[in-house]
Amino acid sequence: MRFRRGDFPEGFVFGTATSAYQIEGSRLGGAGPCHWDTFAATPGNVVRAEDGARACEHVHHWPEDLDLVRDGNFDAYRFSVNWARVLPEGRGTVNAEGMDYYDRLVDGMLARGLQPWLTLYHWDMPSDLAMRGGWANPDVAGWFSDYARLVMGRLGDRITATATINEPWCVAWLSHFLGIHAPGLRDIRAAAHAMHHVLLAHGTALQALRADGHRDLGIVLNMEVCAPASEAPEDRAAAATQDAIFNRWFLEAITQGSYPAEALAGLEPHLPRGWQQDMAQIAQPLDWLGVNYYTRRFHAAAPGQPWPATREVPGPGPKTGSGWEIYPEGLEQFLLRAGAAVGKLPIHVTETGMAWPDQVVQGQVNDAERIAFMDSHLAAAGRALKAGVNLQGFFCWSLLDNYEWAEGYDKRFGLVHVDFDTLSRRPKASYVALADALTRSS
Ligand code: PNW
Repeated sequence: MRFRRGDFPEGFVFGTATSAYQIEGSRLGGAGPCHWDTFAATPGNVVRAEDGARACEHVHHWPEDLDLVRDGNFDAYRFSVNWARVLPEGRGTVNAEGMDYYDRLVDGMLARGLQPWLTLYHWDMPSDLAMRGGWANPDVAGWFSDYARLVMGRLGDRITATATINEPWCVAWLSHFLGIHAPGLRDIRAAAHAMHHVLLAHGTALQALRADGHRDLGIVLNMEVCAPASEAPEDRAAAATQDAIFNRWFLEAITQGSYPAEALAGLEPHLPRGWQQDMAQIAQPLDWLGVNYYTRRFHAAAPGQPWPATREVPGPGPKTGSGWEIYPEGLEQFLLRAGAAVGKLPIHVTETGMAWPDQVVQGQVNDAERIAFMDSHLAAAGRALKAGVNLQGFFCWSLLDNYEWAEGYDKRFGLVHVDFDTLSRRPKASYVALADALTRSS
């Protein structure tokens, strides 16, 4: 690849990322069930009704997986804790085996010279709490905050940076309005409540963690370019509405304590009563912001449909294996936009990557497309850095092929190929190319 570590400033953090439910094996090690286990079991929700019960069996393979992160010459490993693994009922009784496992995992990173980057919520809502309404229930802010304090009380002394929530848009909108992720609702009221409570949970936990003495606290937002399908005013308005729901809702809430008018136009009647009083709590000072970036989507007006009355139309560019348009310029745009919103605060690209139907041919996976993708997105990040954005890290999604949520195991995002029958790991060409590019010249 063209990229070299030396293209970026000394001290810039290069990492790779995973999440608990996608790799660990949700039924191993005494974890409680989470809403993905039940969502996946209902036919029609997930390709072939696959779930994360076994996944990559990372709970058994973690030493080998951390060796891969180290041998790839990465500085950092972004991982998440499964809420239901430490608290099988979401609150109350602690699963000591689960806590001990994360304790060893973090020590394993330190022993290999890797910075542990923790995400507290990457989508594994414990089933008992999901049955009480999950993100639609206002009590979720307290449940999440208690869980966050428990995990950080045990691990916090060794964590480099902590994110409260991964991708609140997915947690709230994709899951409660579009119905694509667990709990699979298509309900504007539940969606509006989740859109608010996920941010309230973030702010409440952040405040509690800071009071406990923890630092380097942030959140990870996914940002997606929302482009108009044409220059017609109604299509431009459709794109603006989607941008308000997808990007501005979260960024403006955490940085300004307000929601954008274009989204309130549809959501305000459905928000919990008294939501305005929570906005100060939501806009807690952050120590850093994570940006996940994958694609650009085009939106057109859909007259006669209920709000937001938009529909998606395909973009012109080349697509990944999940049909997402490859558009590296969007990463640069969002880093500039995030930089303008957070000022001097450090920003990290906490995920980017692509799915590809990788195949093992004569013992090798030649994923040239992924090498080109990483090159173009690293270059986009480099341009944002040159433009003055305080960008300090870049994490590739993902270390391993894993459970790609509603897409099951078909969509391979890994730098390392996983054979889901034998669970053997095989570094792809992209892993080798990155390891080479990240070598420290002494
Ligand atoms: C992100 N969408 O998820 C997540 O953080 C990862 O867990 C995931 O594996 C990765 O991106 C690749 O998909 C998303 O449908 C999943 O718009 C779906 C969507 C967006 C983000």
